[in-house]
This record gives sequence, structure tokens and C-alpha cells, in this order.
Amino acid sequence: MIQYKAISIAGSDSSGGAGIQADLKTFSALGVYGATVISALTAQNTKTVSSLFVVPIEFFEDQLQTTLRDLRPDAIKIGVLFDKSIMRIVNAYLKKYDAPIIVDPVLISGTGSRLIDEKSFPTLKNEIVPLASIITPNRYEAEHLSGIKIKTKEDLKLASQKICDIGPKIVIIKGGHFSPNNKKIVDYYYDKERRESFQISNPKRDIGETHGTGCNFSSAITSFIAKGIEPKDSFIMANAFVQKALQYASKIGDGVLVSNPLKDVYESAEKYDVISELQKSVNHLYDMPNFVKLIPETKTNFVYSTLDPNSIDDIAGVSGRISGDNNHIYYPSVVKFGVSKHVARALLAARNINRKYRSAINIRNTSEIRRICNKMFICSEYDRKCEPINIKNTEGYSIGWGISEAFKFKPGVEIVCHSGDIGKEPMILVFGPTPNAVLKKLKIILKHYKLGTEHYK
Ligand code: PXL
Repeated sequence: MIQYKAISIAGSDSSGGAGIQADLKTFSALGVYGATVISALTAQNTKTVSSLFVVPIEFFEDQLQTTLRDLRPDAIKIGVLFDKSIMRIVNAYLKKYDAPIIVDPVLISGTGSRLIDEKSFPTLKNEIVPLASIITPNRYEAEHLSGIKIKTKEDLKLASQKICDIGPKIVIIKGGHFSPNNKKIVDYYYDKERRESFQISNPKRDIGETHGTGCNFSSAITSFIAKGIEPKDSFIMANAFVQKALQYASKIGDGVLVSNPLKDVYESAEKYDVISELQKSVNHLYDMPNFVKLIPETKTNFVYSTLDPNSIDDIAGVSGRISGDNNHIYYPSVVKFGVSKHVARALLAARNINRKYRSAINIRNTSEIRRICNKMFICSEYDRKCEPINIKNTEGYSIGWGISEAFKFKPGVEIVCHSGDIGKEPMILVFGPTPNAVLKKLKIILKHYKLGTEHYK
């Protein structure tokens, strides 16, 4: 459910780490709907900004007007605007607009390129800064806006007061380093109306320059403000958010690291990774000559589980299973969660004993296939005759019991063979840490398989 909305008015970063792209990721990570009004497009990577294109002014105005009119945002963030004509339009639309505005007065990129036109700084100062409820300059930007060289903590206060005199209620100066050896990074918070100031120190990380943190910070504050959180608490929470994004900063190119505000989102997207991996491996079955010879009468399923499965609903398999005739397998339907019972339960039981197993496939149990498995892998079996009657009589329990028996019986088991029962086809289950590892085992089995020798026994 979307409850809160924010608009970012800023520049696009083609490398995806800063600007509009960083803002959208941050809004999404924090559960806020993000809309964008783009002022300029940059062509850049993790090393350089190679060019910048200012959006035609009429089109910029149309984006702003159309979006604002319909969306009614809970907060607005302003980043790079680049050009004074763009700044004037923003001023005209927002000076009477009733939503908190957070201004990140970006002057240069982390890689050293100008992100504001040389002649537009006075317009930024006179027409954009006064719109802000909260402004988030770094030390360099704060020096430019206040005219004060910031060397000490006292300078921070003076500079903040000067910036508040231009209009904002709250100034947050980011990234000062005043401790001996620059071991700590200080963010300084100043609230003019409450005459309140405090700072948050974070340890300096030895990861060199990073790209995107400034935008993550200001859009995180925007998100918390959109949710109605007090500015002071929004600052504290945004600071913690950026620390985490920094902790998971990623090397996506040859230049600087890019901050990662999406750690939790990527984690919750784990199921998509599982589906994609399994689908790739299922498709590889078509390229395996004679795989069809391994398919049992009750068909094959190929499964892959999330890292921490609770039930068969956390295990992906092939919907409708895989089947074929003498020469080829039929094109199976898609990979989905919760569609396998038998193989998924076997995998859950195997995982309980050996955590490394996340994937499994069932294949025919013939004397020839069993011979190869026993020769090439650590195989185990279990005896259905020993199955307790209460397990036998409970639908779906047999396979879990059998796999546990087979794993207990021998260390390092990779493959389990079972000989079936009345009305149950004998089966071989091949386990591996990934679908790809299972495929490799199948390839080995097929390599040794002598065509024409297969028969049930
Ligand atoms: O991080 C500041 C910033 C903002 N906006 C855009 C950028 C950058 C830094 O590179 O490219 C578009």
C-alpha cells in the first residue's frame, strides 16, 4: 500500500549511483513512492562525468506542473538543477507550495565535475535555498553559501546561522572532519527556530571516495519527513540509513565505489534470484543429449530452495514437472514456488542434515543408473520396510523419513536411491548446493550411461 509520496527534482546520473536514480532507490527502500522531475541528464560512470544536457526549459516546466498538479507529494527534494532558468521555474512553482522542501545544494560531483552552471550560483542562493525547510550542504557547499571558511566546530555553527538567514529552518552540514587524524566524520545539525544544535559522528571508512551517499542522505531525510517524522529524528534515521548503504557499497565499475541503499530490497528479492537460477538450469536440460532417458514415469522435478526455507512454499520447482518421450523432453512450463511436493520434501529433509544442499532432481531408478551413481558418487539407500506405520500412513511424510534415514546411514551422501513400494515408483534423488551443481552430476551420469541397457529392476 502506498501511503506516502515524494518528488525528486534533480539530475539523472546514467551510472545509476547518484541523482534521480539514487533518490528513487532510497525512496523505494524506505517505502515511499517516488516521482521525478528531471532537470538535466548526465553521461557518467564511476570515474567521470563526460557530458551534461539540460532539459529544454518548456519540457522541464511541463514535468513539474503536470506531476505536482496530480500527485500532491508529502515532501519534495531538490537536487541538481544546473541552470538558472530551471531554478526560476522551480521557485515560481514551489514558493507557495504547501509541502516540506529539502534542498541538497549540489555544486560538484564526487568525481570533480561542475553540476551547476558557473553563473547560476546566485540564483541557487536567492531563489532555491529560501524554499528549503531543511538544507543539506556538505562542508564545501556550506562554505560557499555562508561565505565562512569552516575549520572548527564554532565555524559550523556560524556557517549554519548564516545559511538559515537565507531562509531554511534547519541546516545539516555533512561530512566535516575535525578530529585528529580525521578518524571521524561529523554531520552537524542546526535548528534555527529551536536554537538547537547537535552532531552525529561516524567512523571514517577506508573505502576511498564513494558515489551517491549525498543523494541517499537527502532523499532519506525527504522520505522520513514525508512520513511525518520530526526533522531531528529524520536526520538520525537518515544517518543510520546512509551508514548501512556505505557498509554495503559496491564496486560496479572501475572507479569509485557506489553506495548501496537497496541491501534489504535485494534480500527480499531473493526469490527472484532463486527462480532465475533454476529456470536457467531447467533450460539447460534441453541441451543434454539423452536426458530424457533419466525421466521416470512419474516425471521429473528439479527444485531450488531459498537460503532459509520454512516449507515447500519456499522451494521453487517446475510447474507441471518435466516429461518427454523417447527422443526429446517436452517444453516444460515455468518455474514457480510451491509447485513441487515430493522432491521439495526430499530436499527439505536433506537440508536438515546437510545445510549445503539447496537443489535436487529426481531421476529413474534402473539398475544401470544405480550402478553409475554408486560408482561415481556417494550414494545411500533406505529400506521402506523399516518405515514406521504412522509415517507410512501420513500423506507426504514418507519421503522425508526416507531421506533422513539415507543421510544418517552414511556421511557425505550426494544421491539417494529408493526402491519404491506398492504403487510407488522406485526413484533416485540427486542433491547439490545449486541447480548447476546438480546439472554437473547429471552430465556425469549421462556420460557413463550405456544406451539400450536401461530396464527397471
Ligand atoms: O551526488 C551529487 C550528484 C547529484 N546529482 C547528480 C550527480 C551527482 C554526483 O555525481 O551526478 C546527477
